[in-house]
Amino acid sequence: MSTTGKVIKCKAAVLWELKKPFTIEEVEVAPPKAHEVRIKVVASGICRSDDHAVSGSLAVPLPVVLGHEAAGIVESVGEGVTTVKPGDKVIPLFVPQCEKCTVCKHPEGNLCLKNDLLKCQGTMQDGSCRLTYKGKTVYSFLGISTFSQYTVVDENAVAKIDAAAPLEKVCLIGCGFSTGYGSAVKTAKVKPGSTCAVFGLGGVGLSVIMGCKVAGAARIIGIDINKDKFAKAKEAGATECISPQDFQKPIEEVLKEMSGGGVDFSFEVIGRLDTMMAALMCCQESFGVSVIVGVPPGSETLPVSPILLLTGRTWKGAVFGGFKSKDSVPKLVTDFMAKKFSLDPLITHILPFEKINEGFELLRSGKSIRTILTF
Ligand code: PAD
Ligand code: ZN
Ligand code: ZN
Repeated sequence: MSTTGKVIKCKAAVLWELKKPFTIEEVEVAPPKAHEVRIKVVASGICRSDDHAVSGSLAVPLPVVLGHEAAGIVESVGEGVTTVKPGDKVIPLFVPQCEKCTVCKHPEGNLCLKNDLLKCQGTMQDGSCRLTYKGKTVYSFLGISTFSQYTVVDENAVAKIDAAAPLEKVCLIGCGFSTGYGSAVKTAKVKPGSTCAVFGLGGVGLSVIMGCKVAGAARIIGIDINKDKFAKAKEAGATECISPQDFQKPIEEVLKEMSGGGVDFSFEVIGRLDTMMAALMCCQESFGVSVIVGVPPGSETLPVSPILLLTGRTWKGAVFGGFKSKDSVPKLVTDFMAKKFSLDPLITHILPFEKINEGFELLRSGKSIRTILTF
């Protein structure tokens, strides 16, 4: 029996309170309105940004259904939708691409003004919500809420992908992989023969390493306080790995010595202010480029000496690796299918969706890189 046009009742992981476990609830998912798409979620990765929302360092309205790194199949579409149809394999986009705003029209911009990342209002682009629990509003996360068997997204926040793509792997192209890889190849524009330093060897950091490798970096130095991450980092392409806890002097000094004066490119992929400073300071003072990838706690700021930049360093950052989402995601999936990169080093655990709390514990305890929840 077709579900088109009807409310779907299904399971979703609801976060009712900060710092509490998710509970699996039966929610109602409204049909898509005009220019919206309802998706059957097949797989969703757990990213640290989801955990930032659980901890409160990324402020979101509650109750909420989190999740933003997924792949699924279109169940039905609202009026006027032309770019996807029921049955298409798709990846929801936590940064939309409306094609109409000043950012979308700019050749380099990617943080479409329709995004909900900066305001975190927890709604669809029209300001309302499609998920309810016993009739009461459940907020959306970044417009896509993928920890649910079904979700509704705006048409500009979903990309059609290759029908042969394995959804339980390419879901990582929805956030972690693309963010890291793009930070290296697109935001930093890593050069062949260069030396790179990557702070934080989680799923996003490993993807930065893969990008540095593809760009031809000669040395890729991984930095993490958890040495259990070193083996995977080397599998991804790191040439050496170090822990700041093994040195008496500040890690930026260690990296300057290792690189003969400063690295060409550095990446902060943790989300801490102290490591953002260390990453900036370890890059060469005249031509080094440092990229912020980690999401810092919303309310905190850094005092920075302008001299660090006056000498010629470049300090930048990007969301989703600087990629224009709707244009780039299908191409990245095509590249994955052509074996231009592997997602296997990133996937350490696969769990049924109901075990979502176990998946978050694996992330918090440092035991996982990416856990993929299957629906
Ligand atoms: P993760 O938690 O899997 O990895 C972070 C790594 O940092 C872990 O291996 C930690 O051991 C390590 N670490 C923690 N503290 C330190 C320290 N003081 N010194 C050195 N290493 C340390 O996270 P992830 O890879 O999923 O995400 C990394 C960050 O990127 C996180 O802040 C997340 O919110 C952010 C992110 N940003 C975007 C974006 O669009 N910019 C997208 C996705 C994720
Ligand atoms: Zn993410
Ligand atoms: Zn736009």
